[in-house]
Amino acid sequence: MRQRSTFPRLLGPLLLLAAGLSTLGAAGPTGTPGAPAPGTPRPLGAIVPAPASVTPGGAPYTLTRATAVRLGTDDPETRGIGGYLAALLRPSTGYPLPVVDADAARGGILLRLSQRSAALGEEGYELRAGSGGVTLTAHRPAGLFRGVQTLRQQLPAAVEKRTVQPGPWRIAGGTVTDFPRYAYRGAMLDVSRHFFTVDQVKRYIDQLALYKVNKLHLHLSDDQGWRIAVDSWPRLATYGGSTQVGGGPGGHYTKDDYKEIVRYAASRYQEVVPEIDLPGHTNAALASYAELNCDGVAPPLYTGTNVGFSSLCVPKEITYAFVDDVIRELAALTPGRYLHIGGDEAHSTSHADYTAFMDRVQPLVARYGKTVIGWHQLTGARPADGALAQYWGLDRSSAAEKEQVAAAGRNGTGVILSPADRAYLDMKYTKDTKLGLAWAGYVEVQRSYDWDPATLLPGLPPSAVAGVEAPLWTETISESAHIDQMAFPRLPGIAELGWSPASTHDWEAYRHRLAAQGPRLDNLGIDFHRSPQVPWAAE
Ligand code: TNX
Repeated sequence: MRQRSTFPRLLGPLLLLAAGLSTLGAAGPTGTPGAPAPGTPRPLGAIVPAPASVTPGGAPYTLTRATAVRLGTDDPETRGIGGYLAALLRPSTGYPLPVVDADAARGGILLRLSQRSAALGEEGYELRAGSGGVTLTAHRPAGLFRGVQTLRQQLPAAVEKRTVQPGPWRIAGGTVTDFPRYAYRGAMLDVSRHFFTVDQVKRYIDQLALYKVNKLHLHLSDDQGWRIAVDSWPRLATYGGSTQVGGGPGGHYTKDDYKEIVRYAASRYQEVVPEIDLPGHTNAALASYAELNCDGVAPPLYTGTNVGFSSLCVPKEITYAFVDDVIRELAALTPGRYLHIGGDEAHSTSHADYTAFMDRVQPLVARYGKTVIGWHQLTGARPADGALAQYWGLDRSSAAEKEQVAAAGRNGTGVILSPADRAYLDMKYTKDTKLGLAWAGYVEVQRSYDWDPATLLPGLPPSAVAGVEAPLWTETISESAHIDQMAFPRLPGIAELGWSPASTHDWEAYRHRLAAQGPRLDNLGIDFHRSPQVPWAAE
């Protein structure tokens, strides 16, 4: 048996490569070459994102009709995670999978919190599988939830089906010890260019959960639509939210809708990061309230896809009363730490006005208890203490623009990396992709995955990298099926960059692990882009 000390740097990629290759077609003990033996469990660690440390060994665990989900703690969050796990597994296994106190049963799947596991951090976990059962140990409930996603991916893809399947339901023996590389691992959905219902957002949250994403950034306002109710400025939502790109009916979230999204995201251990894009990208607000315009005249609603033509009126005092009200109400609805104030493409705002605006608005975010996130143009003003800047430049962006962001990073501004020519999920894969835009170039799966957040920006200290985020802008995206096509399979790659240690980064190994996700995505009803760069598996 291969033994590994704690978190070795070099063995990881080797084992993962081996794991990836064996899913591809090494013969199982009794199988024909090219196909694993029936019932052979997926090699431990052959999942996305790659775990930090994998020690395969010992007999697999087989779920049976007698398997229980056992709780080693009376913490209610752990009980909720046990319920979530059982609900995931019941439809396809057909097993009852009762959720019980640890001492009410033996073996099965044990979820436990351990004070002694502080080294695993907020989201780390250990999974031990052997013939007698599976034990998931974490320091915090979020770690158990992430571990449940690992357990899920170790089971055959058929586990994702919603009707009873034959099994067998085996999990390879051994130990996974795992924790994230970065604390910020996000996905953004633009609900402004096209509106998406609460149920559509929940569907995306569930998809993100499978890949251990922990931030859901909602782009709630833009020129084409204002999507969140604000009691003190009601026309923002009722009028400003009444259309979208192409002229459809648009829509907005009531405060209860938004709270439901926040609650659902929290149940998947995702923090909602709401964005109100300021001072540009504000036509919907300017159309709703004439007094917000410098000339006092409200423009018409906008249903096109141009950017950079709108700006709040920086010299007018009412602008700050407006922003104060919006930030106060949104902060009160948001339990998360962050409030994103946009700040991109303010092409209709002078540099002096932009800086003056950000100097006044960032303290409002702090006043209501939140930390500022802004698109990286914020680094051209004076980012507040503790602010994060979200970089969306390209390889071909100027050295000066990159240096501005790197310098902010050296001065203490954290950076979220969303390079548009790699992490933008709205970019076409190739010239033949029907949906999406191409201003940042075509982004196939390898390009999207094959970069290192620690070295992308020259001169940015690796310690300034807060994490990564994959934004999905929706000028051309109006249905869940479109989200599926554009996010999959690129989103899992960005999620892996955020989670997995750099030592596991390897395109060859990754594309095989990703290939094994194909049947799982199929079974989840996700019609993903069948990239020719990935040797998609049939299971
Ligand atoms: C740039 S990225 C934008 C968005 C567009 C997107 C389309 C950023 C901060 N601004 O307004 O929707 O490109 O890809």
